[in-house]
Amino acid sequence: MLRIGLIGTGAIGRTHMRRINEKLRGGRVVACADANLEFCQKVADDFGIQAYATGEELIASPDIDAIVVTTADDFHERYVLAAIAAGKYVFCEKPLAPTAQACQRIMAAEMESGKHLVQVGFTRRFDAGYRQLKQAIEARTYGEPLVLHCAHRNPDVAPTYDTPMTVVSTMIHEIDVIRWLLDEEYATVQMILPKSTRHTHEGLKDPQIMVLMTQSGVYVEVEAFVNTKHCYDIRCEVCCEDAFLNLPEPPSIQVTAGGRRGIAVYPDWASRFEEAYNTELQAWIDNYGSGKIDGPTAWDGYVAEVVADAAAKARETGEIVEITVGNCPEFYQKG
Ligand code: ISE
Repeated sequence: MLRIGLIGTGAIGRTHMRRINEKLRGGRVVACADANLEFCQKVADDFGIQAYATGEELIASPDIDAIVVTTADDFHERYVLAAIAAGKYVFCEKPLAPTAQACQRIMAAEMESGKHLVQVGFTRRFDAGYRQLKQAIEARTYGEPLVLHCAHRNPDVAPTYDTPMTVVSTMIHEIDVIRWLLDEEYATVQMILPKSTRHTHEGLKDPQIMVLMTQSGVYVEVEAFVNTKHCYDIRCEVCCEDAFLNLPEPPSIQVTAGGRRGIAVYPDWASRFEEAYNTELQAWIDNYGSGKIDGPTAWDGYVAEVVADAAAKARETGEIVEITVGNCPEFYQKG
C-alpha cells in the first residue's frame, strides 16, 4: 500500500483524497498539510489521517512514500523541489509551475537526482475519448491530421479569474493535450479577442480564441468561453485527409420528457473528467517504483508554460509569436 501525503487541502485536494481513499486501489492518503493549519486539522480529522504542520515536514516523514501537490499554483515549485530533494515520487496538479523558468528549475533538479519522480496533472491525456482520437491519429487511419477545431467552455469562473487566466488555467489543457495528440511541437501562436459576452466583467475578455500552428503545419484553433452560464462543453474535431474525427463524451442516459428527447450535458469539469481523473491517479499509483513516469512529465509541464508565455505575448501585442521550446533533454525522451 503506497502511503501518500497530500499538500494543499482545497477543493481539488479533498476530491483527490476521497478519490484515492474511496475509489482507487493500491494507495492511501495517510497525511495532509496546508498553509491553513486549522482547516488542515479539520480535514485530517474528517478523513481520519494525520495533519503535518508544514509541507516540508510531511515530505521528510519516513511514513510517507509519495506526494500529491494540490496547493495554489504559486507553491507547486516549492513542494515539488522538496519532494525531489527527498527522492520522493510526486504528482503535481497542473500547471507544474506558473513560469517556464520555474519549470526549468524543476527539470534541472529532477535530472540532477537521476530519478524520474515528477508527474504533472494534465488529466485530458487519460480521458478515454482523447485516447481514441490519439490512436486514430497515430495510426494515420484516416490520413494526415490537417486542422483541429477545439472548444473549452465553462459555465462560470471565480470572480478573481481574469483575462490571462483563460490561457494559463483553462486553455493550458488544450495546449498540452493537442501536442500529445499530434506528437509534435507548436511553431507559432496568435490570440484573437472577439466581442465579449455580457456575462463577463471588465478584467476578463471572454471568449478568447487561440490559433496555433504546429511545426509540420497543422492549424489548431481553440475557443475558450468561460462564462457560458449554461454548461461545460469540451470539443475537439480533427480534420484529417480522409475523415473528420470528433471527441466523444463519456456516455450519459437519453431522457425523454416534456415533449423533448435528449442527453444531459455535464455541468462542470469535475463530472465531465471524473473517469479521466480516476484513471490518471490510478496509473500514477500503479506506476510507483517502475523507475519511469507513465504520463505527462516535468518536460511537458515546461513546454506548456513556454507556449502559455508566448500566448500571453501574442495577446498583449496582437502579433503572431514564435514558439521555441528547444530540444527535449534525453532524460525526458520516451521510448
Ligand atoms: C480549471 O482549473 C480546470 O482544470 C478545468 O478543467 C477547466 O475547465 C477550468 O477552466 C479551469 O479553471
